Amino acid sequence: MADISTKQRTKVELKIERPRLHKVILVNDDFTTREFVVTILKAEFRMNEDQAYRVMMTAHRRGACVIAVYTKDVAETKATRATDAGRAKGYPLLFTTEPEE
Ligand code: TYC
Repeated sequence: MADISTKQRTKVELKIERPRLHKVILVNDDFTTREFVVTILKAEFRMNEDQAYRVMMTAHRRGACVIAVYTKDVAETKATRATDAGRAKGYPLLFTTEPEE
């Protein structure tokens, strides 16, 4: 007689997903000086003068500009530090974060 095994086998699949990246967004306002925005972008986001100026002008013209993507923790820390640096000088400069689609 054929020996039919009825043993149940459970297949375990390990699905490893990459952590979602988060965007840091620079928001325009009417009070922060252009020069200060450029200084912050260079200091906190390691941009050179030219990159920082272009990003600042994009936010100035369009209202906001995505400036970089990082893991959630890094994005939030950088956005908070950059926003706080503006606040310390009395500027309403704002950096926000949101998950990438
Ligand atoms: N709009 C500001 C000005 O004309 C400059 C500025 C640019 C401020 C970008 C914030 O995210 C910003 N002085």
